[in-house]
Amino acid sequence: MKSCITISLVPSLKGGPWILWDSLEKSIRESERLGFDAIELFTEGPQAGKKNELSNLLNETGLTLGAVGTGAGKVLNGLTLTHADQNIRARAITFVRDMIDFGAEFNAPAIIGSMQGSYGESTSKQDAISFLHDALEELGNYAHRQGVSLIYEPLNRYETNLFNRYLDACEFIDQLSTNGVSLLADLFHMNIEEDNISDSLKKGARHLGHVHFADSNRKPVGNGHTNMVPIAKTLQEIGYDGSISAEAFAWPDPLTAAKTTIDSYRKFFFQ
Ligand code: LER
Ligand code: MN
Repeated sequence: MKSCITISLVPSLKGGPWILWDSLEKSIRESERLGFDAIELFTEGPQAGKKNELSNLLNETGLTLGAVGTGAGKVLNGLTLTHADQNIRARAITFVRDMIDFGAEFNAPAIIGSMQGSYGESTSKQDAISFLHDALEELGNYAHRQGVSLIYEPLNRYETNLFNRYLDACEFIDQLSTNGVSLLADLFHMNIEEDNISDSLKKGARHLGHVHFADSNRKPVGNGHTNMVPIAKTLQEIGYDGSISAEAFAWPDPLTAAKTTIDSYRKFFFQ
C-alpha cells in the first residue's frame, strides 16, 4: 500500500476536504518530510505549478503522484458527465480526457467523483445512468490505452443520487465492457451509506482501485468515531496494494492534519 496525502492547489475552495493547501513545492516538501510515499492532487485543470515543477519535485523527493482529482470541472466550470445539455457533457468528457493525460504522464489515475453529476431537474435517472455508462466506457478505454486506470467514486446521498453505495457501483462497473475503470472507496462516504464498510469492501474487492481515508466526520482519521481496525484488517486481507489517500479536512490545521494522518497510517497499515 502507498501512503498518500491530498494537496489542493485551488485556494478558492479553501475549507474543502484536502489536507495540504500551500504551494506545490511547499506541500510536496512537507509530505516528503513527514514520510508520505505519494501525493494526490486537486487542481483547476491539467497542470500543477510552473512548467516541469511537478516532475522536478517528484524526481527530487522520490514521491509519486497517486492520483489526480477532476472535481474542478464541476465545481469551477459547471461541467458534468450526465448533464442534460449534450454540449456540456462533451466539454466534461474533454476536461476528464485532459486530466487523464495529465495524470498518465506520471503514471497516475484520474478520479471521477463530483464530475458524475446527478439526475433530476432536466435529466431523468435512466438518461443520466446511460450518459454515465457511455462516458465511463469511453474514458475507461482512453485511460487504459495510456496505461492507467480511471477511478469512479460513489459519493454519499448529499453529493449525488446516481451511485451512493459501493456494491451498487460494483454492479454498474460489471456491466461495462472496458476494463479501464476501477472504484474508489471513500471511507467518509461509506460511513454514511454502507451497512458494513468491511463487508462491502470484501464483496467488491475485485474493483477496488483507490481509497480515500477520512474519519466519520471527514476529519483526519483519529478525530471521529469510525472504527478503523476492521477496515484496515479487511484491506490487508483482500490484498489491497494501491494508494490509501487522506482526503479529509485540514483540521485543526494542515500540518497537524498531515501529522495525524501519517501517524494513523503507521498505526493501521505500516507497523
Ligand atoms: C467529494 O466528496 C469527494 O469525495 C471527492 O473525492 C470527489 O471529487
Ligand atoms: Mn473522495
